[in-house]
Amino acid sequence: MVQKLDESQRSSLLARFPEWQYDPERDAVGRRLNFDDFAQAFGFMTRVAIVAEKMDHHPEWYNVYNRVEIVLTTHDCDGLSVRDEMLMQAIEEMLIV
Ligand code: H2B
Repeated sequence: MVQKLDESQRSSLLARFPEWQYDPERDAVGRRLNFDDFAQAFGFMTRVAIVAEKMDHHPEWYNVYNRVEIVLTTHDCDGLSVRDEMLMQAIEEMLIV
């Protein structure tokens, strides 16, 4: 069973990824992204989906045209876990081009 991050793991994660907003109500993190157009946004979502499926860890997300809003949390432990950390890391790497 996956464990929730402890306080120090959570704060170091948030410090490492300052673009992600923390939602204390849900113990979740979110990031809003803007792309040039729908093709870019959906291309990004497709790349994330492939990685997420391989990790068996899936984002909550919302897309309108060029905008993508992603929320990460682990349903199996009701909060942030190392799985969110790994998916965040993978998403951040995809955004560096
Ligand atoms: N995604 C997320 N975000 N949290 C989970 O707890 C989770 C998941 N659990 N994807 C996985 C799938 C679980 O339901 C399957 C059975 O492994």
